[in-house]
Amino acid sequence: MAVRKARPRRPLQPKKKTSLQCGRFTLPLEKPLLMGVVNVTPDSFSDGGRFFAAEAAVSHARRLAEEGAEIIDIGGESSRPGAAPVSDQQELERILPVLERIGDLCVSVDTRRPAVMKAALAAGASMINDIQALSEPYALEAVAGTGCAVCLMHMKGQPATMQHEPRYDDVVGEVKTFLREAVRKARFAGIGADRIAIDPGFGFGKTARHNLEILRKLGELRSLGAPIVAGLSRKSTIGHLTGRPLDERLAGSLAMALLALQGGARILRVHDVKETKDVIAVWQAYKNES
Ligand code: 7PJ
Repeated sequence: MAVRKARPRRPLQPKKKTSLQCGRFTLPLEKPLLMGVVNVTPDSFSDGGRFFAAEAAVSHARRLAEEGAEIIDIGGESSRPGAAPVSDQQELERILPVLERIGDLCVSVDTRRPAVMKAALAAGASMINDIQALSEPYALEAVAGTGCAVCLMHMKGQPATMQHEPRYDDVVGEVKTFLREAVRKARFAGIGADRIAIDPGFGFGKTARHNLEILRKLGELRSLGAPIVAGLSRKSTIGHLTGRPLDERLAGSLAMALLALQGGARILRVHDVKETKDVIAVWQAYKNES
């Protein structure tokens, strides 16, 4: 009978400390992070334009930061199907007045446009959150030479039509291949590994079934070596599962947040920061990491 040899013992190594470099902010990744959503669009997906006024957006951002959001994500272009397209100029007119007044916070700008990225970074943004993973010409160049973090997200198709019968042979495989390639391109452009986060893009060219499959197998993205961002807050999959309208999806969103954490998400993009903070506290205790 074959006897298995004992493996040579390795000296105990301290757990590798990882962090996300967001401009002048170094965000430790030992504990999950919260990215609080502040929409600055008149027709945004879930705030219905309530925060269009810069004043309101600024106070909303401040409140989310006080509630525990480490990152504030501001967006000036709605990705809702059918939303009116905006020009670079309009997008900047929406976000710059907000950005200028919350420069002390770690601000992420949700944009696909290189010109907006450049202006936002010059105005103090610390992260670029791009739903099309820096695929626009000159997007990589716009961010590479800066110290900002990037969130590379998977989307199938374009916002206007992406929810029209999206199909995949293997949704998780396809998302993973896309993100691996996006990370490779970003690294090749000179973006350090400690500046890159990835996001499967829940709801972006995906049905509720696709989203649930990704959620179930989220851990498969871990091997890409970048922290995983999950944006499930108030999304239509929750509406589909619970029958609830946008303003009644808090409980569903919190359930999704917990599942995302359990699947390996390290950054949660949410509208309800205070409540999601409690989910993280419970999960941390369960994982015995707190
Ligand atoms: C996401 C996003 C997301 C990232 C939006 C909404 C729709 N950025 N921007 N991930 N969703 N990284 O807020 O529900 O899931 S816009």
